[in-house]
Amino acid sequence: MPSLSVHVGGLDLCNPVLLAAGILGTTGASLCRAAEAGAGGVVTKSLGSVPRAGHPGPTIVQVECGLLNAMGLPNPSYRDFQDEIETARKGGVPVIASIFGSSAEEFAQIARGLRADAFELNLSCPHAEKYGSELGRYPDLVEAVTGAVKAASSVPIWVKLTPNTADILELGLAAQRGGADAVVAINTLKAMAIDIETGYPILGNRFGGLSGQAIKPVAVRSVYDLSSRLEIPVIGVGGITTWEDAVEMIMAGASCIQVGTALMKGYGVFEEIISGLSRYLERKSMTLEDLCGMAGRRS
Ligand code: RRO
Repeated sequence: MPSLSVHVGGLDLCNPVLLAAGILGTTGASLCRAAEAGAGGVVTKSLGSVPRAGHPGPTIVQVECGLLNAMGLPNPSYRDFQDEIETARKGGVPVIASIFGSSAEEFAQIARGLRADAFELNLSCPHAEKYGSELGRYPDLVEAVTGAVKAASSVPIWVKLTPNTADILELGLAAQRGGADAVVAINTLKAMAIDIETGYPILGNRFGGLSGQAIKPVAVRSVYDLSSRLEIPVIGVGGITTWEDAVEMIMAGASCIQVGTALMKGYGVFEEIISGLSRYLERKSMTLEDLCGMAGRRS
């Protein structure tokens, strides 16, 4: 069987299929379960400096080919999450803490106070005032936040980018200038659903972020654009549901991938993607390295 182990963004991973932020990342037990189901690494739900209840409900609605959410960054604060990270570590794979703040200093404060194997900076949540893409759509702020966390911490720093911008490459280049070890593309697409009987927007927050199969082509294009120009690795996320999706994302230039919304099918999705990817590499007599960025080498 071909080796699936890979070194990405400062971490050694036993395979390139990770649990994405936000899905099943609210407890150490669920993170550990994802690791036991085969994930090569797990990312927590985003953590801030103070507890947040999140947006009023409904916070999630199923739409065509995906999910629309406006959870609103609910979390107990990083101060109350260290024990969950220690539990997650029992899964034996790297635990990446997703963190958010409203300023470079707030991000840095969390990075100084929390122990994890890496940090993923959430500069891309599309529906939280003062957070996420409200900072992350400005290249100078992306660079400043990345630089501040890099200076505050000794573990790898990944930066999760927003697709809600005219030019995601500008944001990736800014993260690279700030010293990021990898970029993660993409977070959810800003979107909305309306109940036609009442005329009300369905989500309590009115609009939210679209994830799932509907956004995969946007993610593939974003990863392709970023990996063509960046020197740091690109981690692909957005609508990956099958092993074929994983192959496509790696061909676009992703060094590893994350799975989120597809977990609605259950934890078995990790094993399905990993075994399908492995069989594909064997059939094609290729390595992961051969596959990575293949589409960019075809002219
Ligand atoms: O919590 C959320 O509402 C949320 C976050 Br932090 C994010 O990064 N992306 C998203 O779609 N929802």
